[in-house]
Amino acid sequence: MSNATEVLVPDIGDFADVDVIELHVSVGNRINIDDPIITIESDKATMDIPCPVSGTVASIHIAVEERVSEGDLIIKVAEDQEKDSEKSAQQDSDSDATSSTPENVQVRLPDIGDFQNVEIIELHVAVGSEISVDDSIITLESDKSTMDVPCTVSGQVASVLVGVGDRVSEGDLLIEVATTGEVPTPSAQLMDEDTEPIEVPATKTAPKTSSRSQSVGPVPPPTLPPPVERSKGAIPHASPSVRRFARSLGADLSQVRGTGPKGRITRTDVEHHVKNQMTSTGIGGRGAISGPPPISQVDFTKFGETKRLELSKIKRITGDRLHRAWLDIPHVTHHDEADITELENFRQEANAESTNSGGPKITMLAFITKAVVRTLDEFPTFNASLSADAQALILKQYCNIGVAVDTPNGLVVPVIRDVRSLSVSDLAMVFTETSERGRAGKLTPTDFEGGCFTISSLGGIGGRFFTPIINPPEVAILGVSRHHQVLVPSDCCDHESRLMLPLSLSYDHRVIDGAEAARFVAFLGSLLSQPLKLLL
Ligand code: CAO
Repeated sequence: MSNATEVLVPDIGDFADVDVIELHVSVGNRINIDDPIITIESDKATMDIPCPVSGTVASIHIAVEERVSEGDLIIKVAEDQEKDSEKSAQQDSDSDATSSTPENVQVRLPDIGDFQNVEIIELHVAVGSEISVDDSIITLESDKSTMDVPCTVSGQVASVLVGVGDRVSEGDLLIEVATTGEVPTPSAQLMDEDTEPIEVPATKTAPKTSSRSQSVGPVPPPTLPPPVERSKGAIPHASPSVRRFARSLGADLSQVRGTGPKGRITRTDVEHHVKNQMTSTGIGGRGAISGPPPISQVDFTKFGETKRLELSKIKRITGDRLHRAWLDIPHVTHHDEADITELENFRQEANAESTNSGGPKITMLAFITKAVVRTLDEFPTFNASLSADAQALILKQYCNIGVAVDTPNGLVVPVIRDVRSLSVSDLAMVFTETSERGRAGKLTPTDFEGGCFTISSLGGIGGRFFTPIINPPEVAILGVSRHHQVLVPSDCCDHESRLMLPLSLSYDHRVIDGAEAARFVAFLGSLLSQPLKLLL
């Protein structure tokens, strides 16, 4: 590799200080003459800046949201003339030997089971690289596993249509491979009457599941992008490369909702649009479901100065998951209070004894968990998940409890396994250890697996009642708020003070009826009010 060529912003007319709104390259990417490097946007127009040379991107000198003017350095490209000429000589000789002309084969995401919108965490190919059957193209990460997606053809990568951080579903176009006609899965390429390739997944090969890591968070939901309203007749706002992409898919940009800055239509918007079109018209598709009504984007800078704070990865993953749960599960929250006067007295005594002898702090949460486990055993439909076809309940014979932990990076819900076998002091110890690991960011993916029911305690912080969101595929979650004293009529004196614990049970109304929920919470409350019952 030689000659790092500096690529500068060319003469862009009268414009100076123009916003960079898209960056199309990464260091290490192959780039060809005329490939777009960046998209810039002025008040009047959006334009792609094409690359004047071919080679490998050696360095990038600007970022999205920066402003550029003519002459600014954009990227440096290591021109790879020798290698290119060797490669083309090799290709020539290959082509002579086989007498076949290279053709571009589209490689799409195969069937990956129940997952949709799965995040790409690694990209293993670049334009120009050689690829063989079974070589890994990308690594995907769901809540259950990471998986490598293998290539189904051999050849040279002609284009890469996805990037790290993109979310993909079955059928999404990943790469195009220039093959020499040797496509090992011919059934994957159908021909129409004009012998044009019809776009179908090149393979149905199942992805390889790797045991090397599992994700902390859930599979994020297929949320619809918040659209920007366009006045009637207004020209859709999109960069030339996005326009080209939309044209190649036959998408009508005037029908696409733009989620980029100032309502600009991004490539992802076009993909979402096409996907929605396909699923809304197909038999057995989601019919007319088009998601919630759009929320217009607001340019807050009109009202004053703003600062942008990126969400942590945990917040983004958890946010997606909560959003999906909120939209997909018909939630009802049942509120009640339990008289924990005796339990709290007992807890304080037990705690004093334990801590004096060097034992763990005996927390209210440990007692609540013990009581919840007894209650789940009494009401097994709360320790269950809906079957995939939503026609049956999968009743779990084990009992693992998730506990919501507030960490500096956001909410996490580690799962404590086989809670039935743990005593109150074991639970207290495990909660302390787990929440400490959570706050230190040391929980591993397996710490989040296998939950049956979740408890979210805001008792140490404050509040009276709240509406926790169910943690799917679970069917219920218990919210615990801060206990408080109430005066109640008494036999011995006028009134006596009792300590009341607010309980909020959110449940999936497809699985649990209101009466069952009321019985569940009443039973739990009776255990907490008469802690000796916990021994039975
Ligand atoms: N009412 C009043 N006080 C309570 C209480 C309750 N229900 N529960 C606990 N407390 C008090 C304890 O007595 C303790 O006080 P001292 O420090 O004086 O002893 C203090 O609160 C801390 O309690 P704890 O050490 O027992 O911790 P915890 O069991 O309350 O909480 C944990 C552990 C991990 C649940 C908590 O740290 C946490 O992260 N909670 C937030 C969960 C959350 O964010 N949920 C929201 C999800 S929905 O968005």
